[in-house]
Amino acid sequence: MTAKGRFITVEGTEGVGKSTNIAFVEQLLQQRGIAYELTREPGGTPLAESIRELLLAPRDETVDPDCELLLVFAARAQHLRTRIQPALAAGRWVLCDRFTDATYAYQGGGRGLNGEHIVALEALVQRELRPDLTLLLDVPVEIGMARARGRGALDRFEQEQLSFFERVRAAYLRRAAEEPQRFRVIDASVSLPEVQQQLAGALEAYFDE
Ligand code: Z5A
Repeated sequence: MTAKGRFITVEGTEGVGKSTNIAFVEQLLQQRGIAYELTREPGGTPLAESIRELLLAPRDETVDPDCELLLVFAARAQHLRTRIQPALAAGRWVLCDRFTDATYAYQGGGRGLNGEHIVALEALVQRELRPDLTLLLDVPVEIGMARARGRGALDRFEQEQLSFFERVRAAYLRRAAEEPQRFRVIDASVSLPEVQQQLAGALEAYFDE
């Protein structure tokens, strides 16, 4: 029987350097000869990517937080059933740029939605499935925002205020403190080589578990 693949997620607030560091994590997986799929949330399938566009587009209409929450989980259901679960079942690892911890952080922490509603949707959509390892890139919000603002047009989330991202960061750190077995918190405020040294240390230890 094929061993089930492992599910690794990468999280963090705006400008933490997720895209830059995910490319580095891919190199580590490749060096170990691990077969993996890289994907992201919201998104990862054609339908889920369409939902992502709906979620990120700036618009004049105020987006109801429950509408946002349900769209996030609608995309996740499609992504899980048609992409993540088949890959894991076939023995491939899945490296996912954001997952449900982002919902707890952005919709729970940032928007202030009731965490019990997120727990209920997580149970409905994911059943028992949870990430095996979560790399949380952590950076003070001012530093992250300064990095991200250098990139050009801002999406609907990036237009939020500093206080929103402070709540998002606090929610991520709370989750990491609650689940130290699953989370590795990486100090992403330091230089890129130093961030990657921490990532390599965390992942090499995890590969050998
Ligand atoms: N969202 C949600 O609300 N609920 C959910 O459940 C999920 C998502 C799953 C899209 O995510 C939005 O979806 C997200 C939350 C919401 N909104 N926000 N904000 P996304 O992941 O696509 O968006 P993102 O946060 O903008 O991710 P990103 O593109 O990966 O950006 P990044 O983390 O800022 O990474 P970067 O582009 O690699 O780095 C930013 C810049 O910093 C870049 O110029 C780098 O060269 C530089 N950088 C990186 N590291 C360093 C270091 N160490 N030193 C100096 N400079 C650095």
